[in-house]
Parts: sequence; C-alpha cells; structure tokens
Amino acid sequence: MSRLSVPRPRLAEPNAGSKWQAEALRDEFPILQRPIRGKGLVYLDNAATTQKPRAVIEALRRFYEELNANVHRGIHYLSEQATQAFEQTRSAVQRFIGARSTREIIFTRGTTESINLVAWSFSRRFLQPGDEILITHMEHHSNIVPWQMVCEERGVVLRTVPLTSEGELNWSAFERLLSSKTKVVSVAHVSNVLGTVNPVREIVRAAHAVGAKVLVDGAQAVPHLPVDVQELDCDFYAFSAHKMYGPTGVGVLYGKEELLEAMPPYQGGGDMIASVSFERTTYNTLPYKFEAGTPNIADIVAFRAAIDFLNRLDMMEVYTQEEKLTKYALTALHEVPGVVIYGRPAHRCGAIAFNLDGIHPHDLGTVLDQEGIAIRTGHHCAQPLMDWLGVAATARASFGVYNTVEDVDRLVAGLYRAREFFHL
Ligand code: C6P
Repeated sequence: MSRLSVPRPRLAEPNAGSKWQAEALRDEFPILQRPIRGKGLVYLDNAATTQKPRAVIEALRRFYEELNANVHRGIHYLSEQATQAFEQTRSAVQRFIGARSTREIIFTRGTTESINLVAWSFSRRFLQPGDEILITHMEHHSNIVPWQMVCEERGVVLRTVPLTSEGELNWSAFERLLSSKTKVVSVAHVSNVLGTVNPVREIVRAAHAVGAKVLVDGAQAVPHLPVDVQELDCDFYAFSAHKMYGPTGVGVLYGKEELLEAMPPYQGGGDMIASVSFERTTYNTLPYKFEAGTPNIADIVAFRAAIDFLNRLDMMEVYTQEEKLTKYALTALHEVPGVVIYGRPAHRCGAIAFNLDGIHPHDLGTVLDQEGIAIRTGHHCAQPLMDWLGVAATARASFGVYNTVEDVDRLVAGLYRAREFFHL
C-alpha cells in the first residue's frame, strides 16, 4: 500500500451539525476566564500543555478530601477506595486507546519516562552491538536522547529517516534504511512542530516485515485524533495526560503483553515485586512490574475525568473540528505579509510552526504576550528538526478543543501589531 493510501479519519459533511461548540466548552475551563495583561486569554500553547476542565480540577480536590490513601497496600476502607479509583483510570485508558488488557497499560510520569522505560528495558533484553534503531528527523528530544544513550552503552547504531520538502517522512528513504539489522523503529505519531501525522499503520507493517518492533510517541496525537493501538498494531505507544486536558506528572506506556512480559523491570522498589529476600527477588505481574514505588495516585485518579471529558466530546469530532480550525488558521496566517509557515504535510493536526520575517520568534512571542496571546517560541525540543528547517527557532501556535476562530483572528491581529511595533 502506498503512503498516500493511509486511511484518514472521515471528515464530517461540510454542513453537518457539530456535536459541541468550542465557545461553549470554554466555560468548563476556569483559567480561560482570567484576563491576561488586561485582555482575554488566547491560549495557543496546547502542544506544551493543555488547560484543565473543572471536572479534572474537581476530581483532584475530591480525591484529597475524600479518598486519599496509598494504593495496593492497605486493607482499610480508604486504601481500597483509592485503589479502586486508581485502577478505574487504568481501565478507562485501556478502552480509550483500544488496548487488549489493563496489563498492557503502565502508568509513568509522562511520555518522556514511557520512552525511557522502553529504551532501557527493551535494550537490556533484546539489543546486541551492531543492531540498529531507526528514528526520524522530526522527533522530539524525548524520542532521540534515550536512544542515543542506549546506543552509546550497548554499541547499537542510531539511524535517522530524513523528511520530504513538505515536512513528511521520506518513505523511500525509510524503506532504504529499514533492514534486518533494525530492531526498533521509534516514531512520532504527530510532530509537535510541523503537525505532520505519520502513517503509523504502514510504518508498523514495514517494520514488522523485517522483524523490528515499533514504538509510537503519541504525545501530540492522543489529544487530537482517535487512537486504536490494536488497529495500529504498534508494539509500544507513549503519551502524557497533561497534553490531553489531564493533570501533569502522569503518562502512559502501552505495550503488547508478550513483550512487556519478556522485558526486565525498569526500576526496582516497592509494589513491583512478588517477594524479596537477600538471596532472590521475584517480580510482580504486569502492569505492576513496571510501577515501582508510590505512583502519582491523585493525578492518575483525576486523569479519568480528562478521559471522560474527551469521550464525551468524541475524538472523531475533536479531530474534525480542529481540522477546520487549523485550515482556517493556515489560510489566515498565509495572508499576513512576511509570515513563513514551516511544513506542508498533507495530513496534519495540532500545531503550526511559523516565523514573521525580520522578527526573532522570541520578540514576536513577547509582543503577542502583551496582547494576552500565549504561543511557544524556540526550538520546541526538536533541535535536529530546526537544523533541517535551517532556523534556530520558530513561533508555534497549537490548538485545543476550546480554541475558536476568534482566537485565530486575535493571533493574526497580534501579528499585524508586531509588524507595526517593529516598523515592518
Ligand atoms: N512537547 C512541546 O511544547 P512530556 O514532557 O514527557 O510530557 O512530553 C515529551 C514529548 C514527547 N514527544 C512529543 C512529540 C512531544 O511533543 C513532547 C512534549 C512539548 O512541544 C514540551 S517540550
């Protein structure tokens, strides 16, 4: 199958009624009501972290007021209740991404820790000197550095797939670099800079054909499109709660059960053991084998409210509405004199990276901030991608479910304000 034949989420009919309106959702996010520098907040830094709906904030408060206890340890009432709420989030995550079993859902601190877990644990069990790991030129540092560390320690070789001029994965280069030496392909589902949606299902098919396993960095995908790990057939899938309207400090690693079973624990400590003696320690069953120590209980419990929130919105509807807004934003930005937009991927979501000719992105960010508009500027933890783009930094607007056409209009007005300020 060609790269272009990747099934894309079906778009709604142009006149089909939306299930919800972004404007109405804003009321559920208390922080969006607060003025910033005397103006209404336009929050366009959702790829860094999303704002939290009242339901998540309330779930956090309720946990500490009504349920607080450690999990999996006590037999007292509160510990049982806390454990139940904690495990309910695991079940909600399992259903949300279509995993076969809760044994395949491991809680971590975030995408970064999920990738590190796989890099270190998988490599200890499965990688030999001379083996190869394949990543792409659009990866976040979290999907580069752990592999570099593993390569250095184990004599494994890191290879990188270049991009096309559109900012998409160069498929023929990918096929050329893939070989029987490739043991892991680790790739972003969605680029945090270009917004490119990678053809994960086809990447998995090609990688499996040479016997490689695939880790998908889903940090920027899970908040924007429906994800079904069984349909993708990936071996690992990593993401962060805080980018999907949930609390900070919580991440998920999905892994196929047979692989997780074969991998050694990542960290040692409480909860991950079956029995300990000075002579011999045996490990707990999945998923607990990979969850050493007291987890981030309250935030994991509150994460459930974020999943409920997204389920209520319906991820296909989220995708459809955000796609319309992204198209609107691309057209509007193109019309601003001096704006350069990076990447023209055919399938995209989430983020738009751009610069305003003649203005350093940090200066642009500062002017926009004065207008109450929050964007991110810098290298976006993707320095190799910046090198490929031939820039040190860019501005980036990234969208969430509460962003509106008015937000985009305010951004565009802010860009004109910056042009005026810098006498362009
Ligand atoms: N990108 C951004 O502004 P953590 O920090 O572990 O929750 O997520 C790391 C990460 C991994 N992969 C991708 C594709 C990401 O976008 C991120 C986080 C943020 O783009 C913060 S640098």
